[in-house]
Amino acid sequence: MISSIKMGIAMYFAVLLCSFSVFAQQNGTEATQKKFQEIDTNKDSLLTSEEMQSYQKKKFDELDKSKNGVISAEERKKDSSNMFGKADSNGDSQISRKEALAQFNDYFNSMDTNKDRKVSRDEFEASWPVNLRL
Ligand SMILES: [Ca+2]
Ligand SMILES: [Ca+2]
Ligand SMILES: [Ca+2]
Repeated sequence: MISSIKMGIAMYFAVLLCSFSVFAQQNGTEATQKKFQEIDTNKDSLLTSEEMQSYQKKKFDELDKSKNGVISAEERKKDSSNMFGKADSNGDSQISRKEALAQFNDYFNSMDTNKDRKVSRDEFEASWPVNLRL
């Protein structure tokens, strides 16, 4: 009797957990698609290196609230894309414009898995947030 109640509770939580993770996944995809559209300024469903780079610049300015040309460790916490995740090459916990630029090719290439110099929707979805693959 007691064990069947326990089983029931366990089942309930298992189902709950499953529905939560499905929900989270759908949400993630939707957010990723929105991001793709935001970056794809000419709306041809492909991201060129230029489009990605101008997005990176925009993102840099957005994060650099103090406008000193450097993203501080504090400012970086606001970056949900993790676009500057591994850009800190000198290890001072801040991202300079130069460091961001130096990292650009790395992360563009890591997203462009078929190496046609364009990031398709599928490629984008597979590798956003970007630093996961770097
Ligand atoms: Ca485009
Ligand atoms: Ca740095
Ligand atoms: Ca590609």
